[in-house]
Amino acid sequence: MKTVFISGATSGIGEACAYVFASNGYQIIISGRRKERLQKLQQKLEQEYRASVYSLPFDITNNKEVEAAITQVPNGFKTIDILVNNAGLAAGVSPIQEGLLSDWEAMIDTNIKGLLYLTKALLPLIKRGGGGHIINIGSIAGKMAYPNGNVYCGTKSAVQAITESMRIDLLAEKIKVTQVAPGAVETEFSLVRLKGDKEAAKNVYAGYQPLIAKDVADVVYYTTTLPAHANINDVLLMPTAQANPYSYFKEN
Ligand code: NDP
Ligand code: 8X3
Repeated sequence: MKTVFISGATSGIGEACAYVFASNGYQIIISGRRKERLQKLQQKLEQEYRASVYSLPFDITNNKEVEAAITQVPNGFKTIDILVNNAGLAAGVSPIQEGLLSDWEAMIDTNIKGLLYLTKALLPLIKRGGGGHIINIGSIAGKMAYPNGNVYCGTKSAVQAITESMRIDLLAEKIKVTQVAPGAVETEFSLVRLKGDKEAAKNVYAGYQPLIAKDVADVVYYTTTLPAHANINDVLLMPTAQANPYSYFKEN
């Protein structure tokens, strides 16, 4: 049985990935900080898909926690076929001259350092010689910077660069590396970015149809279905109504 490790599975894209992989017969390690959400998700996946699931709560920004968590992975889950590096966040939408250091640090620590900590800790468990695959969730923000996106855009540009270089480094190990970079997806992303302001978060998606988490999860899963000799390096997945960070077609 194949095993997938998904970071940030307590919500949004990561949670949707857990459903898609479970429905395709994978056993799954789900992670995130919110333990109760992981437990609920585990129960649902076990009931709905009879999936074999292991919940691993930890904070990806703390390398000691990451390393300690990975040592707890039980024997039956210790060969990882697929790692989905999805955990991430945006904090704030301020121009650079008004940005908060604490927001910048949260984004850099999660989106860049957290992805690196987890990748480093898991690489010894990821399958070599064919079948191993790392999928990093980037963003349109990493390809095209936009006003007030500054540090978030920077972290996602870093994800893109790290993905490209990682792919070269892992060629000899026959580990595939893919970036999936979405545009606007309606998840808890804007609620987190806007510090719990539900109304403002809803407005981010007003007047057009954003992507839903399952759209992204289906593409992530598709990238894992190609034959051994073929790899999707990079996917830019946008809502039809959003051409780029500046151009939307809004109905009202
Ligand atoms: P959500 O806020 O719905 O989910 C984010 C996930 O990341 C949660 O499961 C959260 O878990 C986890 N996470 C955040 N911080 C940490 C941490 N310190 N340690 C462990 N896990 C953490 O947002 P999305 O699903 O939208 O975001 C998923 C990824 O997709 C992110 O990398 C985001 O940048 C990217 N993305 C999102 C887009 C969008 O428009 N929504 C578009 C392009 C990319 P918990 O809080 O329980 O720790
Ligand atoms: C999230 C998409 O456009 O809000 O990565 O930056 S965007």
